[in-house]
Amino acid sequence: MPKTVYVLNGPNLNFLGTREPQLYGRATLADVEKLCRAAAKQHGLTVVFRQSNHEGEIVDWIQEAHAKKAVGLVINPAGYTTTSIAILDALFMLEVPIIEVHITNIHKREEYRHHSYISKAARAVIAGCGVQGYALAIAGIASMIEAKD
Ligand code: DHK
Repeated sequence: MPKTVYVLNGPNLNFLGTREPQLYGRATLADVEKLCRAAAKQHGLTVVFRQSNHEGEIVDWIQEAHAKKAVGLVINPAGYTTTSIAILDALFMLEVPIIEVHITNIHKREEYRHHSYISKAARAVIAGCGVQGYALAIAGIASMIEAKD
């Protein structure tokens, strides 16, 4: 059975493509999903790809990733990056590599975007590579798994 990586997206990312395109670009969330599936395929992985505007639902999906024995998790927590201890606590449960992705370079933006709770649980953080950051994250997860095997 192919190994599964969960790719979770936080609030407002359902509007990718039309939301502040000068910052987030023109690619839609459906484009990002395709990108992730293609990147995963190259590494013999499959992807569960989801987006939610609700913190608890994201927590549920992290718990699901744990229950389903996902081999890694990529998360763009979006607006929950700077607020969610609940998402952080759920991520702490996972014993597999986690990579945090931000489409924009959050450190170049407003001060209130700089601090991430999620980074405490992440093995790596990718910020500012646009949506390609998701493909880089999947490649990163693949190499972390290979290094462990
Ligand atoms: C996306 C968001 O929705 C913001 O809340 C973050 C992040 C940045 C991104 O760059 O992907 O501050």
